[in-house]
Parts: sequence; C-alpha cells; structure tokens
Amino acid sequence: MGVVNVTPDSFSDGGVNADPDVAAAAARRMLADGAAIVDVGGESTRPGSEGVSADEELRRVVPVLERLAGEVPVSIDTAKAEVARRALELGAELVNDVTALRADPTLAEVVAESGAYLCLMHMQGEPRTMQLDPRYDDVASEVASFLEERLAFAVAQGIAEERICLDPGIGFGKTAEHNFELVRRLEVLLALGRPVLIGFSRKSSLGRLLGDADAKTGPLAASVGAAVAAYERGATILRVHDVREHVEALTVAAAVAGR
Ligand code: HH2
Repeated sequence: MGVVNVTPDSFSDGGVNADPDVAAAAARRMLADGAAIVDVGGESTRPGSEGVSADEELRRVVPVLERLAGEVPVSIDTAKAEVARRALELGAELVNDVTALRADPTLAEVVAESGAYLCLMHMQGEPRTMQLDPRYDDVASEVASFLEERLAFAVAQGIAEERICLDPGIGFGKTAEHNFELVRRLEVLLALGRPVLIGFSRKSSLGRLLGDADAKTGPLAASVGAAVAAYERGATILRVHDVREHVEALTVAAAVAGR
C-alpha cells in the first residue's frame, strides 16, 4: 500500500502533494512501482495534530481521486463518513479508518452499504496527546482485544468480515518499544483470523532506535527493515511511502520464504 498524503503537515511528506496533478502522478508511479493500492489521505494524524473539517478534507482529496478514477486502486484514509462516501463514489475500494469506526457514528453504514473493504486500526488516545505517556500492561494482548471488539462491532453493523483487515497502529499512542513488540508478537493479532496491515514507514521509532532521541521520522533503510520483519511474521499489507524500495526488498523476502 503506497501512501499519498494530500496535506500541508503530514510528518514525512507534508506539502509535497499540494498540487493534485503532482499527487496523482505520485500515485500512478507507486502503482507502476508495484503497489497494489494507494492510500490517499487529506488529514494528518501525526502526534500533536488537531484535525481538519470534512470540507477541507474533501477540498484536498477530491481533485486527486478524480484524476485517479478507474486507473489506480485507491484506499481513502479518513475517519469521516462524508469524505468516505465521496471517495467511494469516485472509485475508492477501501476505507482506512485510524479510529476503527469510533469517530463518526455514520461511517460504518457508508462502508456496509458500499461493500468496500475496511481497515480497522488501534490507537490509544487521540493524535493531539497520544504520544505523551502511552502505557500498557501487555501491549499485544490489549491491542488484540481492542481490534477483536472493533471487528465484532463492524460485522454487527453489516460489514462483511472477509472485507476487513486489522492494524495495530504503529506510532499511535505507543512507545518505540511498544511498536517493536507489536511486530515481534504479530501472531497475537493474526490469531484474530484477519489480514494484518503494518505502517512502520518513516516513523519516528525507527529514527530513535538509530540513536536520535528527538527523531520525528525514520530513514528509508530502517523502514524497509521493519516492513520485511513484519512480512516475515505474517503481515500481508505494508503501508509505505517508498514503494519501489519496499517492493524490491519484499520480493526477495518472499522468494526466500518460498511464497
Ligand atoms: N499511519 C499514518 C496514517 N494512517 N493508517 C493505517 N491504517 N496505519 C498506519 O500506520 C497509518 C495510517 C501516519 O502516517 P502518514 O500518513 O505518513 O502521516 P500523517 O498522519 O502525518 O499524514
């Protein structure tokens, strides 16, 4: 899954896709480089971020989705029903909700009616404050319990279970060690029986592990290392900014694994 953020303030690619032609070209390049789907987002969820209105989110993403319609498989990274509805009308196939259907009470209905795929992600707290003091007794079990409950909720709302993937939410209310433990113990999430998505790409835990205590991002090679580690433990969707490099590395990892 390639990432195209159409925001001024995303933590690693904020501002680069302000022009919808540039954003659409980036998405097409990701597809050519081997992405199966491109995740388009109009709201940053980086630590400390405040959120934007549905109108502003639509203003950012609709011109990009119009340019991609029918050409590039698209995932819409939104927690808002209004944005998801418009994106699905414009051909999006997957709704990627970092709040796991907790923010907008009408989003579940939009997903259920459209028959779209859905990603449910774990987050402790909310973006504005989530990195202040994240705590767990057992991070893997607590994230799995949360995702199990949200999966049951989504199914009860009429969303087909086989259309849902789960994501532990790397960096969303977690320390670096929490993030690494979640990948190390991925089998705890896989036991829920759904595909697991991991988004470690460029995240600050990688830069911190490499010695920069104040890192806001992580370098490319570290991102690729995290993606391969997640893949080897059973992740099936890797959400990444640098598609070509990840596809190359994952192709080798798949060959070694005999997949
Ligand atoms: N991470 C980000 C945004 N959306 N969605 C899922 N399912 N999983 C993730 O790990 C995830 C996500 C944050 O990364 P990015 O989009 O690059 O930054 P920002 O939120 O600042 O736009």
